[in-house]
Amino acid sequence: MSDPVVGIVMGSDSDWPVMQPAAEALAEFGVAWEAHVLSAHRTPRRMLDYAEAAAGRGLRVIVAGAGGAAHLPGMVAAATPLPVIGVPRPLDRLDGLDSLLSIVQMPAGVPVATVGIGGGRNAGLLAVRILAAGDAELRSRVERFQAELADSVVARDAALTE
Ligand code: RP5
Repeated sequence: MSDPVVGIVMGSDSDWPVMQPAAEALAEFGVAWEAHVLSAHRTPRRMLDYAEAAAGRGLRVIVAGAGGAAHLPGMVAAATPLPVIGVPRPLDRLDGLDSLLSIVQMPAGVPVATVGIGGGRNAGLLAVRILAAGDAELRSRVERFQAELADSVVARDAALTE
């Protein structure tokens, strides 16, 4: 197994069902990943240590998910030069709108590329595209994936009138 290039981090292990689709998307493209629980509120030093060391350890993209007062993606982005993709987790109260707003509205200078509420799969796919920008082989896999996605829509369309 090669060294991970994408770090998947989350505020709690209870976030894993939302984050696991990111890991699955990365695995589909053969991108090595690691996953860790880091909480901006419960383990702030561990979060900073991870974010500060990430680039030096060879990570290229971080996918960060949290719910409620979801400060993890923004705080990680503040402490690393790597691109950070934020995943708002829907919780029972407020349906994830609080998570979304906590992640998306970053101050100028500290970007977080925020996907939709519960958008773990898209976060994984976006990480693949970021890596593919500098990797022709991976880019052709993304193009193949896009063609298959289009074909599946056309096939379902045809099935409607069969
Ligand atoms: C957030 O609080 C976590 O990211 C999680 O989404 C939420 C609830 O965490 P647990 O109470 O389930 O550990 O910080």
